[in-house]
Amino acid sequence: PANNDLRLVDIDDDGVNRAFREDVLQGLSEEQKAIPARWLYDDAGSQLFEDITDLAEYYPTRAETEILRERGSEFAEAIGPGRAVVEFGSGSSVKTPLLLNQIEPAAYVPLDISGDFLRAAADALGRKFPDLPVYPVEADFMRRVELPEAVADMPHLGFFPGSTIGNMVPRTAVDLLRTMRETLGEGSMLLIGMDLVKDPKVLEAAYDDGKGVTGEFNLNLARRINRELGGTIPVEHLRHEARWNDDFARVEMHLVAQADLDFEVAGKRFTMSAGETIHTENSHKFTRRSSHTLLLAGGWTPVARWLDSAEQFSLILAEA
Ligand code: AVJ
Repeated sequence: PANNDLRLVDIDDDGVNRAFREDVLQGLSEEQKAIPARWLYDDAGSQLFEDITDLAEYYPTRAETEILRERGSEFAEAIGPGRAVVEFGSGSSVKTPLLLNQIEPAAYVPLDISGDFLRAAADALGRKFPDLPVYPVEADFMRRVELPEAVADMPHLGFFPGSTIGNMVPRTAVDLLRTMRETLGEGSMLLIGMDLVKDPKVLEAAYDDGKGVTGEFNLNLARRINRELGGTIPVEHLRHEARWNDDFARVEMHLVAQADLDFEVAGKRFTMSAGETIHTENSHKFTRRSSHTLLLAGGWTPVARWLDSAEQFSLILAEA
């Protein structure tokens, strides 16, 4: 902020902490308490998410990887060689090489807001594909990104796996798709993972596993608030819950108060009645039509769609 008084208040804080505190204080003040899901991913949370992807109940990672493994020649055919692959969020260890191996890309451009993740991903990719030019860009992909000069004249393929788009409410998802279109430009393509609507029991199990790893992932947010924002949330009186919201076609994660609670965060007092919740994540699920409608609203025309053998997950190719 330009205002000096505000800067004095924030004098010991780095930008992340300030934004975290604002989101938490605002979110805990709402009628339905809610904290943006991006704060789930500190170091502990990112590690717990990695553990989630290995769980028997958590099918999305395996299903999407199966599609990338089995249908590569069809991607190659539909996408063609010579594109600069622009990945939104730096490459996960397994999925990106599977794609790059198939389509003869001209360059790889990982985008990530975290410089550390970005460098690690770029190094790993560089070792696997020594002849592929890699141009990492440290940027918030929710905003339009200026791509490196070296790839400006190549045709682009955006890659957005993991059904991360499902963590956004439709308004935000459409904004992001339109921003991606601006970043990638006319004539570009987008390969995007979108998880499918299915039996709510399967969905709820995927987000509330038997080993309690997803519960730990969710509760870690409360622990992070206590650690980083001087909170006194009694974490032992919160319980993880995954619920299917059929009206909005999404799995919601909540932290449910097991008793009347009274706690402080950053010097402010909050109360919860027994049964009241903090909403911590949405994971929207799609049908063929709802995924196409979302893409079209974001300025992308779907041209191909692939499912895994159990028909749990979709990868959609669209063009600008
Ligand atoms: C990585 C955000 C796509 O929504 O499935 C997994 C996160 N949350 N289990 C998802 C998550 C709980 C995951 N995304």
